[in-house]
Amino acid sequence: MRTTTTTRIAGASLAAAAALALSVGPAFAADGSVSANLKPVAGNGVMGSGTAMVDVKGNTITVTMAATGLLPNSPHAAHIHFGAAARHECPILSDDKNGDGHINTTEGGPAYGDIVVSLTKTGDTSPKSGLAIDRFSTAPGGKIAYQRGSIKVSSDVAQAISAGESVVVIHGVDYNKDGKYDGNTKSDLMPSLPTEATDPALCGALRVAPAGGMHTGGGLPTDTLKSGGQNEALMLVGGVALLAAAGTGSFAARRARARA
Ligand SMILES: [Cu+2]
Repeated sequence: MRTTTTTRIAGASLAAAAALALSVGPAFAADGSVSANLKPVAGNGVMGSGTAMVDVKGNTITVTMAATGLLPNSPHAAHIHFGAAARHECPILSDDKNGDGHINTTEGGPAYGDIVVSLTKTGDTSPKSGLAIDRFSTAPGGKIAYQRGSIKVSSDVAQAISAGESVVVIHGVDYNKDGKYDGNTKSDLMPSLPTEATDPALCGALRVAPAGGMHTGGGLPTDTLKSGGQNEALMLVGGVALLAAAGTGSFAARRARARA
């Protein structure tokens, strides 16, 4: 009896190990789940946060996204970005090539690549709908709660997303804090719009590890977002960043000292 049980457990572990080996190899089947913690884009002054999750099944994806702290009642283009030659990350201040202190969408390209999926509420989701302003959320109260399934993508894109190489970007900022998209600087994507309408606001790399899996800080709980605890959410984001900066080891040591 005991032998049988042991064998069965060993068999199951082997199967699990094999499945794991398959799921982490980017060159294999595209099915999988990835998630991101959305954070303010460097230099663009958005005090917001959010989460995004993408399930990949074959060439179809389901996207779930929540965000707070955006300019309320204004259309926010949102996309999944990917570029084979991109860094698969969110832009940093050194990506500000024109030196104006802000990251526009083009300047973010080397970090996150091109638009591969437009996260519209209805209709087409291809890159062609990248600026279909009337089909994106307008963030009532500064919040976006988004879910859409049955989004078709190419197998290349499905594979890139599953491999943790894509990035979610929500666009639309308000540099001068006057409650609307305006200003003299034209959008790099569409010159008829001010740059505020298209500059990236929140960004998060879609990784294979779950959003809550930043073991030290626990990530952003979705109920914090739902309850509208923006300050709490910001504190959590700050805490996670702090931990990342400090390193887990030294944090643990400091905590141990504090306790003693
Ligand atoms: Cu985008």
